[in-house]
Amino acid sequence: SPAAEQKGRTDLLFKLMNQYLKNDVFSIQKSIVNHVEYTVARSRFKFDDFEAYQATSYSVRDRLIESWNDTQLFFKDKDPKRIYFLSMEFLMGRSLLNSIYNLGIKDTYAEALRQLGFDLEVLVEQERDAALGNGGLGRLAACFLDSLATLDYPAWGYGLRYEYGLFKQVIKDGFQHERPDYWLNFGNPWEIERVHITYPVKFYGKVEETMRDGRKHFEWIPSEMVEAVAYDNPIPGFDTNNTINLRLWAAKPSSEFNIQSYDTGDYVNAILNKQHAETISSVLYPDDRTYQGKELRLKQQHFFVSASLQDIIRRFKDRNDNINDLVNKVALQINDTHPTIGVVELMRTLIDDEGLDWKTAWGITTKVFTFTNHSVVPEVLEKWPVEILGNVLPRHLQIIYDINFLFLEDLKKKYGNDYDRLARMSIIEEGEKKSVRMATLALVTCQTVNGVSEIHTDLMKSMLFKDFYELWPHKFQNKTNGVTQRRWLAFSNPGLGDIITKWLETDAWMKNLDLLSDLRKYVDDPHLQEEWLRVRRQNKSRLATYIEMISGVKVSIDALFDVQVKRIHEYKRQFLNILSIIHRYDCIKNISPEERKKVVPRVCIIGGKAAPGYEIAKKIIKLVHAVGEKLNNDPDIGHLLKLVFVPDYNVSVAELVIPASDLSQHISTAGNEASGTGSMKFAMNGCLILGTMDGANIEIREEIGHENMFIFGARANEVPKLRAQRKEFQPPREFRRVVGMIRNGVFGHQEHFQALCDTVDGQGEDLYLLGNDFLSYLEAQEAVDKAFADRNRWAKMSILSTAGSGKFSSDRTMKEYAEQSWDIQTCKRPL
Ligand code: B1H
Repeated sequence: SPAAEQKGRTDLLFKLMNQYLKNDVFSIQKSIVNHVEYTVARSRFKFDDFEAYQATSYSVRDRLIESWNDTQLFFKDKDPKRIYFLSMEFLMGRSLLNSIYNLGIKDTYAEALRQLGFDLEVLVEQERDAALGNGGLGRLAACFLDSLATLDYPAWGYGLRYEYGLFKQVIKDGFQHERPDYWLNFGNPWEIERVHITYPVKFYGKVEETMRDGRKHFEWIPSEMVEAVAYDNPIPGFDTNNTINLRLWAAKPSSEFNIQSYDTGDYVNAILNKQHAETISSVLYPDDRTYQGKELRLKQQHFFVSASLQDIIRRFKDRNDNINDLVNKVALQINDTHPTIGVVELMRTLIDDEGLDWKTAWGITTKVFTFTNHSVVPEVLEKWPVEILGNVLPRHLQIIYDINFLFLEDLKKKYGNDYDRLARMSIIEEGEKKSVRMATLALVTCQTVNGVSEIHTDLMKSMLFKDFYELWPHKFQNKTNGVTQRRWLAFSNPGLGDIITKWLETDAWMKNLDLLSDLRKYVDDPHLQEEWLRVRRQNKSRLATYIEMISGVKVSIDALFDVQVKRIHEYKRQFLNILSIIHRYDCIKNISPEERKKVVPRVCIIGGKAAPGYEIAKKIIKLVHAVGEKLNNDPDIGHLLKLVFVPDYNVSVAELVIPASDLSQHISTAGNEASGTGSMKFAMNGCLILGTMDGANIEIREEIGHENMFIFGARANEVPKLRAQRKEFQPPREFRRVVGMIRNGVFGHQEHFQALCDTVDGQGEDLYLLGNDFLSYLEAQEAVDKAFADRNRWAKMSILSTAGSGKFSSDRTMKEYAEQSWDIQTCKRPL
């Protein structure tokens, strides 16, 4: 009978369902070899490292999918309030090692591969970075996902599946060239294409006003429609059964829309026109410095938030009938202003599609969204010209005007006719070209807004968004950034991780980083110091090999490894670093052989990408090469000073460099770096910090102790005054001398460097106060040398850096968001 047949099928499925993949060595080998044969389609008797990497990854992916499916089913059943993290960038890096570590099967995989004749460490290197982000903001999103999964929060990430990630940096003749990063070339085992999960996203067209049920109704008739297709990226938590999802959208031509255009006779062109749709998700914008106002960027923003919201509302409706309950089931986090158009899209959906009145829609929208700001200076805030926004998203512009009208009405009640204030606070910036201030829109519509370090939040309240802080003090919060100690300490520096576990007698620090503070008890123990320095030396030796491979420069691992790796920006002051290196060079050249013996040898390492259109930043890269060329080949200098540039700095290079650094520099002009997260990774790994009182440095100093850091330079509150006095300021002799050396061609290529030198010694220039901070920087550098010369003292400071970095785990950050902004609970899947 049909009933019996049905039951038979269910029984069978149940039996099959309980056949989870096994994680013993033989089962893993079996699944790897199966993938060699059936997925990669190679012979099981002959496959190379890359094919072995692929097959291994597919076998890990199978295990991820099991955990992912069960977690999603569990969430669906429990239906808790979920957090949706919307971000234009997720800088994930590599996945293989991270996945098997998090799933707790790393050692078994290593053994399984060893027996098959492969080295896990070698295979890991075959993977290309997923570089879907520019720098700190994108990497932060990736660390947050790792923490959300590990802490068992019911979370989703939503973003764009760029076909081209951040460009590859190629150096020719010391100049940066950009090459496309077509990272999907050989397939991507870490994603699952969901051909059935697609949503239409609308653009352009017009809005028609009609009457519906006695109420005005607006209907947006778009003239372009693009299909968003979901690609799921499983994110396994560490030491938990939860695996959450990062859903990235790819643009595909819409099959439904504009069918009639096929019938005009020009069939081929009709198809080619549709191909155009795919460009929306093709490339990541590589400029994290200026907002450029490109229409395609706005389309990217709307594309991914519109698809995400449709997906989120569909999921909500699966289990809920009353749209008003959205506020109890959904929290939407916007990572900087880039997804802010989503606020308007939700208003539009609730009013136009769901038929809610304005007040109800507004009540829901303003309760679900929360906003993180990542910038300190007003110039970088996103603004969309009304002309572009109104053309691409006509209905959205109407809604923005309505929001602004009601908002200004409220303001007038409070402030009367204080028109200056109203103009400052308006969502619309008047002027020759009207534009929409996206940060203002976010401030008006989001439940909370947070900065990413204490000083940044203070600056937000007192400068950037002062008017809004006066109006809504309760909306403002601080959430100091953090990084995941799994990727950035345990997995990338396993030697140091083992020492920590041994001395703490537990590896619980991997989920509770505060435990690191217990290392303080043993800081004077010579055994710990010895082990600590030994592992750090091994790491340095690995980096030295890499440096020789990329640059041909031989470096001594007895030297102090002094590192500055991050995006190249004037405010981050790589130029200041180079000037002090030149000063050091100049000093070594001019001292007696006796004095030379006392010099502490240094290897200076600089790395980072410049935005393709950022000319001054590109000249800084050229200068590093020019100076390196000179002093690396000066027989007078020998091993006392080396300077190397690490090309194509990315997540994987960071994983190699950070554990091997003795000193790292975070030297932005105070008041310019919102937080900085590199510093946290270095500190965790026992690298000492040379920095200014800016961003998270201030809090790191509080945790680690001022005696264990090298701090210099003007404080943020002094900077405005120093800038105002720039015209009268006479930079010190030492500063003029080193700038003069560049100008006079000591490092060749004079023609390239005049414009760069102009930025620091031209009339009224030096916006970032290199001249002001130079002497105090040199003093701090001397203090570094002194500390490094005393081996025990350095070991102690290094251990205390690690011991004091517990606060900077992204687990702490995520808990704060969960409790103070999102109001969500954990949802842990039982085994
Ligand atoms: C940060 C950006 C950013 N702040 C625009 N702002 C972008 C702005 O593509 N764009 O248009 C991309 C990125 N990135 C960084 O965020 C801050 O400079 C760091 O100080 C901070 O640590 C990081 C994470 O909060």
